[in-house]
Amino acid sequence: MQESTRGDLSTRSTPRFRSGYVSIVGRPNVGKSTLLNSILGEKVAAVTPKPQTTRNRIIGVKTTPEAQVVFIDTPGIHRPRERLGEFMVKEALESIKEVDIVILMVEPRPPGREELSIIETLKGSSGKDKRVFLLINKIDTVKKSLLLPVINGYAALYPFDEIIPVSALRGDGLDIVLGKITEYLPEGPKYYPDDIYTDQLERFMVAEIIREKIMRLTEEEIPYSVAVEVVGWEEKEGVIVISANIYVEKESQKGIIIGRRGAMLKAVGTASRKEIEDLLNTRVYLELWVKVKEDWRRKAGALRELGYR
Ligand SMILES: Nc1nc2c(ncn2[C@@H]2O[C@H](COP(=O)(O)OP(=O)(O)OP(=O)(O)O)[C@@H](O)[C@H]2O)c(=O)[nH]1
Ligand SMILES: [Mg+2]
Repeated sequence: MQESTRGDLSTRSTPRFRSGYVSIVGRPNVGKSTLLNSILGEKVAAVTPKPQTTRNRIIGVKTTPEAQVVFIDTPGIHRPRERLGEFMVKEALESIKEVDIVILMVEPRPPGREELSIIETLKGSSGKDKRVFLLINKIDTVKKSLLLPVINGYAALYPFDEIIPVSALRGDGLDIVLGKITEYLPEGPKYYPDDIYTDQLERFMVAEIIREKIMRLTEEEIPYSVAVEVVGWEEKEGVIVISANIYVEKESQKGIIIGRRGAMLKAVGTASRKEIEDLLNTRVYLELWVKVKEDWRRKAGALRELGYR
């Protein structure tokens, strides 16, 4: 009896450490990866102005004195047109099942078809203990008076535990988001050491940096037809020599990636190398090879080889 009383008292006086998983979902391009990078203060996820940038789940870990939050950034949920798209949407939807809190991120406009469909999925999978936050992002792009109708529109569709307007780009509202997440997370242990902010392998992060640069520098189908794989990694006298293959789907796309007299490939290489050097904290020599993997987005075997599995 006495034992348990003492136990209760100690629980009340010192709040226990909290931890858990938070998945960020939403249609493409709403700012999910920007949110993850902003909260962590580290670049872990590729960000471009084009939709369907993220292709895999990206883990980002935020550790504070009170809690450890394991964020899962996911690919934008859309109507897939090939196998790669099917894989991406599955990655996003499956994350919903496994987490303590789901963040549905939207833009400050009325819900569209994608949002309605995600909300249907949430209704089907949100158990008693699963919390769902609505984050209305990009509030820096609209007048304040336009927010209230958007909030009301969403509130009528689903009993969100929290509705928080934010600007992931500027960092507005993110302290509120982190505070609310901490409030709702269950008591739990640290899953990762304090100084770890992602579980991604360096090879994957390097490939993503290169793919991001290509997505930013190219147009139309090219950004979507590209996959990057690091194939070599060797330390030589204070320099890391990294070779990567850039895969395209057709012979005609190869020339576009290389550019006139190699100009495009050079631009991709220069921009990537700078960021890779920052990431690895060392000098880097980057070798890029452009190869054709015929229609890889539609082929299960090719997708598996490229890590989309
Ligand atoms: N103005 C403004 N732009 C933002 C904000 N957050 C993100 N963006 C921009 O929106 C674009 C898409 O951002 P991402 O973070 O790649 O979006 P995403 O939801 O991860 O996109 P997918 O990975 O394609 O699903 C980029 O150009 C960002 O700079 C914001 O708060 N305000
Ligand atoms: Mg993204």
